[in-house]
Amino acid sequence: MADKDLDTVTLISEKSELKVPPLYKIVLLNDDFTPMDFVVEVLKMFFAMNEEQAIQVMLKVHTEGAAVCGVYPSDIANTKVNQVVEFARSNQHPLQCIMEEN
Ligand code: TYC
Repeated sequence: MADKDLDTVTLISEKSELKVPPLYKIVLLNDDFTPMDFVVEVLKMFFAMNEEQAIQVMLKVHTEGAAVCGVYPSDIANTKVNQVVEFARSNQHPLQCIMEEN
């Protein structure tokens, strides 16, 4: 029994410590062609905003050129960017959406 205890070694290396996964900001970019009401719909559909929040963020993009519409881990951020761009293209709008490491 004592021998068994001595044989038990717990290895904890610095590398095995859990790290917080990196987060990414999703940034919506302004353009001169995408209708304002379409952008508001996108913000409600893909970023769970209510009408008031969506209008505020859309107007920030419109007046300042860009705005953050959410912060997510990489897989979710990637999926959302692709969904937004695909939805915009399928409605013939040039809306652009990018992700940036936080
Ligand atoms: N600038 C656009 C217009 O005047 C509206 C717009 C807002 C477009 C936000 C894109 O991400 C955007 N119709």
